[in-house]
Amino acid sequence: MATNKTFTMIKPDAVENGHIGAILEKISASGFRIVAMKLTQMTKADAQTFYAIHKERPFFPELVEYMTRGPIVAAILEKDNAVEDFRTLIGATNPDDAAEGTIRKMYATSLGENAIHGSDSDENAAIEGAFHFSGREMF
Ligand code: 3AN
Repeated sequence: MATNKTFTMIKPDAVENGHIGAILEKISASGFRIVAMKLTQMTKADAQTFYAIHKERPFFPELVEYMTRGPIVAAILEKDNAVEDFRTLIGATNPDDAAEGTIRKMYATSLGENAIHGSDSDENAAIEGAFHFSGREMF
């Protein structure tokens, strides 16, 4: 059964480009409630752990460099069907393929720098939320 929480990060490119406010506005207007949030910066070790699933991919060093080069906003969001609905709101990984009106279509600059993260399953939402908000009961 689907749970009602997901995890997001507004990534360094979107923070650098001044889009935190607009993205949070869109998230709220789409019916998500922010239940935890912080501005933080990932260390290289954090990014390597968070993206361990991609460690054999050719873009991994670039991904770690990008995700650690400046602050991010990490947040836990609540809504019915949160994981799936949030993936719809952010759009495809590659902004060129993202639907009109999605966050990545509006704010992402490239496939590598795509503005925002959204967990892809309830299981990963729990793992990722716990990674950034240790000690917090997410579910
Ligand atoms: P999503 O963020 O849509 O779940 P993932 O998990 O496949 O996509 O990729 C995680 C992150 O890795 C992406 N948000 C993007 O920054 C980077 N990435 C994914 N695929 C590529 C690629 N082919 N080239 C460069 N960076 C990529």
